[in-house]
Parts: sequence; C-alpha cells; structure tokens
Amino acid sequence: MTKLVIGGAQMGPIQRADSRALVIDRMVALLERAAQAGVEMLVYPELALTTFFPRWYMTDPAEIDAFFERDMPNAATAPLFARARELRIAISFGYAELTPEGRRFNTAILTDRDGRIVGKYRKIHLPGHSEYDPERSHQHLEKRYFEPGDLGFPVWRNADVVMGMAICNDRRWPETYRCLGLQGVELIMIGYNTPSVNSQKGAEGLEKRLFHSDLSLQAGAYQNATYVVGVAKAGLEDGHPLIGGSIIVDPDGTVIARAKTEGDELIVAPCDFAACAFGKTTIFDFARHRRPEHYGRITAQ
Ligand code: CDT
Repeated sequence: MTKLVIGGAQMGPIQRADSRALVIDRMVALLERAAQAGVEMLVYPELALTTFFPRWYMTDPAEIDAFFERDMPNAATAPLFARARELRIAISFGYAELTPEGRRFNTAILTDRDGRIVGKYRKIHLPGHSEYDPERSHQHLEKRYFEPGDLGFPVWRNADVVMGMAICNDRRWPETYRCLGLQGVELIMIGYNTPSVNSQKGAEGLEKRLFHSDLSLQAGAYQNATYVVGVAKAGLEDGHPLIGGSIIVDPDGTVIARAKTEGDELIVAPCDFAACAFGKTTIFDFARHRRPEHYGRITAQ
C-alpha cells in the first residue's frame, strides 16, 4: 500500500491588478517550500491564477476573457509545470477554462509527478447567481461566467493512489464525495474561495463559515474512508475577505494538518493510504451495506 506526503498550498489574496507572472512566482515559491518538506502531491486553490473574479459584475467580453485560460499549460503557467517536473511533485490547481468552442468552466487539473496533465475536473455545483443582485452585500456570479461541469466526477490512479477532485461549493454536497467514493477514491483534492461573510445573511461570519467548511470536508472523508485536502485562497482580496482554514483530513475524519494564517502557507501530512482500507471494508463497505433501491429520490429530476 502506498504512502505519499501530501501538501496543501494555501494562497493569500490575489488582487485584480496582479499579473499571472506574479501569481506563478508565488506558486513556485510554495512548490519550493513543499519540496523542502518532502511533499510528493501538492494541492493549490480554486481559480488559483487570478482574483476571485465572479465577485465582479462584468458585461464587456474582453474584460471577462482576460480571466480565462485558453490552453493549459500556457506561456504563463509553463514555469510552474517545469519546476514541478524537476522536483517530481504532482500538482493540482484551479483556473477559469475557455474551450476552443467558446465554453467556459471553473476547472481543476491534476498532473503526475512528471508534470503531465493526467486529470481534469469541471465544477458541477456552481453557487450564486447570474445577474447583478442589489440585495446582496457582495456578488457571487459564478452562474454568469461558467456553465456546470460536463465531466462528472472521475477518478485517476496517480502515483499509485486513486485520486479525485472537486471544487469549492462541491465540498458541501455529499453526492460529490459519494460519486468519488463509489470508485474507490483514496484522496480528494478540493480548492476553494469562500467569502468570510454570507452575502444574504449578515450575521453569518468567519467562525461559522470555517465550521461549515471543516464539517463538510471531515464528513466527506469519514463517510467515504478517504483522505481529503481542502485548500483556500484566503485573506482580503480586492477589499473582500475570504476564509483560510485549509486542512488535510484522514479517512477517520480527523484533521491532521491545518493552516494558521490567511496568507501563502504550506500544510503537510504524510499519508498512508492503507488507512483507507478499514472504513472501505467495514462500516462503509458500499457493496454490502448501501441500499440504492431506496435512493431513487437523489437522482430523480
Ligand atoms: N467558490 C465557491 O464555490 N464559493 C462558495 C460560496 C458560496 S456563497 C454563494 C462556497 O461554497 O464556499
């Protein structure tokens, strides 16, 4: 059974004016720190290359397009891929994807330890709204800028571990973890950008937001006997606060590494994937204990 040192590369805020080159420098600096710590698989946040632009209501196509990547890798991200290959660290990170057909997705990719892209996931649970909403304290326009992912919830065997990805709001949905769990997932990587306040419920602040993030990630890990890594983009971005709270959770649901800051910060945990077997062969042995004949409502439209 495989052992792998897993890292979470929490990122502090990225301001709207920050260039891709500046961001990639920060991502490479985190990669170098990860190498020093012996990390073999490093997870970066959702939309890691830019500010969380869905907070801005935009109508100018050129302004919107500037936040999207047409190719991956591309000229801006090539140094990150090259350094990851040299250091033999597999990576995953999120970005806004514009396809040759003009489709737009909130996407994450996964590389192997040779810097080759081996997996792609497109966010399925898009939160927020599509038109400007004056009732909200801030906008969350993911439904405006992205369409729901069309790739389902695949898994990949990478570095001899069964890996899956999800993105931010996906972490609040048990269906995400179960779709991956049913394929024997052992490591789920989830980047996020979560505002520190609820735009529709003023009293819900940082403490509860961190609690709900932990609750979701820990429950998903335990109920599917898998490691889960949740990685934030955090801090005051364009005047809007985002939670930190990046964690690595073991298959028991226990937090084994936690970020302390809201800045660029590495969290690390040596993970023994043999630990997934206990839950998968006992209380969460899906083949023996699930009752899908009673779950029809979950998939009914
Ligand atoms: N990026 C993202 O999915 N953020 C959401 C905010 C929900 S409030 C509209 C999250 O679930 O953290």
